[in-house]
Amino acid sequence: TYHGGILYPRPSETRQVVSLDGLWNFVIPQPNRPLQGFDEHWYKKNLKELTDVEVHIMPVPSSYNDITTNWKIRDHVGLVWYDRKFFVPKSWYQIGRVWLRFGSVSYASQVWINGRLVMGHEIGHLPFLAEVTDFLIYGKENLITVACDNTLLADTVPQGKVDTLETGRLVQTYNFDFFNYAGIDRPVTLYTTPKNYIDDITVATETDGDVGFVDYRISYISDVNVTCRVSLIDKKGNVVAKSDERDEPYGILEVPKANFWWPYLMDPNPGYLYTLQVELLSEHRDLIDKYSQPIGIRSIAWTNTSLLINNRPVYLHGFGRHEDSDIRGKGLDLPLIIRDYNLIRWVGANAYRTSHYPYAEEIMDLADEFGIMIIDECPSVDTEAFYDSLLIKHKNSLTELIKRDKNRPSVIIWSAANEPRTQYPQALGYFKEVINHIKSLDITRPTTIVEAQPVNSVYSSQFVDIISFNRYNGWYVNGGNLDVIPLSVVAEATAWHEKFNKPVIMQEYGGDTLEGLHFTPDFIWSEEYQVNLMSKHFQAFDQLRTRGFFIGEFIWNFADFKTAQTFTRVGGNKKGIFTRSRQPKASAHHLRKRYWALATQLY
Ligand code: BDP
Repeated sequence: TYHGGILYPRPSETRQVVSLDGLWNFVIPQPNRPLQGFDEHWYKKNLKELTDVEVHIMPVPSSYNDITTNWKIRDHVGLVWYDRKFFVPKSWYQIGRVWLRFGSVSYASQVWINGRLVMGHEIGHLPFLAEVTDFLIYGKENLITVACDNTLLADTVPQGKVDTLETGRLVQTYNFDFFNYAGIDRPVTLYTTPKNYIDDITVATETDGDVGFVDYRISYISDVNVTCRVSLIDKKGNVVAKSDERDEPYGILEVPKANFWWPYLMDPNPGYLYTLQVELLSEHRDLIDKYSQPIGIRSIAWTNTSLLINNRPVYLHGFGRHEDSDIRGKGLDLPLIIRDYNLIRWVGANAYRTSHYPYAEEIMDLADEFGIMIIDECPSVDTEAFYDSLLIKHKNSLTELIKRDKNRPSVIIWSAANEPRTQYPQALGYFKEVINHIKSLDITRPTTIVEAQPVNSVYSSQFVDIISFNRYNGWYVNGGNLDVIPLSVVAEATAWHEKFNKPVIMQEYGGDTLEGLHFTPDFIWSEEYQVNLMSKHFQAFDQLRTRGFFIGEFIWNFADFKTAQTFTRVGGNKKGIFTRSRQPKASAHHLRKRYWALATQLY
């Protein structure tokens, strides 16, 4: 296992980055030979040369499921193979180190270069890397092979189950509803660092009046004596603070009259980012390595009734989302993510939760930049049984998530899980340890667990800082009876606060809606029904806001998304306020009125 930092690959005076995205070869083993390829050493030859299996062309990054016309690929359970050839410049020979980094491969993977195993990784939606300096042939063509397995079991994060049909075919089942997309779904990069290099950067910020403080810690690998010069640079390129003459790898920068990082709509200039420029210098002050990390200066604090950014209480209004779209599944797609942020800002949302797994770093970068507050969720969803082996992986997923996102100003809450079965007594020891683990890695942000069990039966929420609950009033509960909503929501949110004496967020509410379906009076699944279901919740939220402990409302979901095939889903989950192609339903216009009105009223 790899214990170093996971800094995003950025070019600099001392670093080069080459993308391995593009069209890869893709092969699925024959149905009766689920592990085909290992014994045959497929990683030692180009998949294109295989004759006993079909070789597909597969775009990277993308989920592989919806690219072909073959349902067997869409619904495949188990191993698949990817490979491609690539060149490594001759100039990289003895340049220092070369690294290979995957933004994510879902779910588990092994990676070979030129037939030699480089690394393995388990758990989707998280980056991993390895040094590959000695695996490459410089100035020549190289081969990279990835074996990827999407199987979810009792001890994977998230959990799932594999059954065998009468025909012998394997089927994957899981408790969560979103489609189990798989493959190399985020960018693949090759990049260089010098031999002695900056390995990781950890930043925490504070504010006092209009002064900002940046507490930094640099970890580096070096076999010679080095110092770390750290400079903080504003948007205009001015150095506003720098490390003292000792240039130690840790310290506190003081920024008078700082431009704080503010959430969207709370300030005319939200999401202000500085650049923390880190330089590794030799004893003779020669530049060895350089890395520039965007950072935002802001403080987070919380009490038993509120969450404060830069000492101002915030009210979170947004949604749960998914990485999901037509054809590419969970594959990173720049036009899509920019469209999404345009819609997020159009609708006046200031926050969302990365339900139900970490989102791509490129997506998170935009949240930092636009001032969108993020509840950052690890990939644990719908856990129904708690094993020690699962706990280890669940904690690993948090270690990797926090290592990846610790420096992001947008991340304001860590979410340890969505809707685990916390009514079981085993949840007590389990979540105590999960939350302690988060606290051991980051004490600057509050924690939450998104609960679906009734308030009096959970064995988990006593450990968290902020209470989160999901409830589908007017849908799974009292479907067709919208009039009950205000009472139920007010009563439940109040009960959560009274029981745990902590701030409360409603993380999910909503109802499926087929765009274009109209009924008056409203009727379940119609656009009118979704709009009225929302209005009833808004009534509840407005009452709750006067009580002082209610700090957020998140509609489920930002957009329609694909699910597993089942008779309750018509082409997927339709609780989006936007369609899957990112056009507004009536509900989006309705939500927009509320969110903008809230913003005007609050800030
Ligand atoms: C909630 C889950 C969410 C689902 C939603 C639904 O947290 O992932 O999509 O139900 O069924 O319980 O729409």
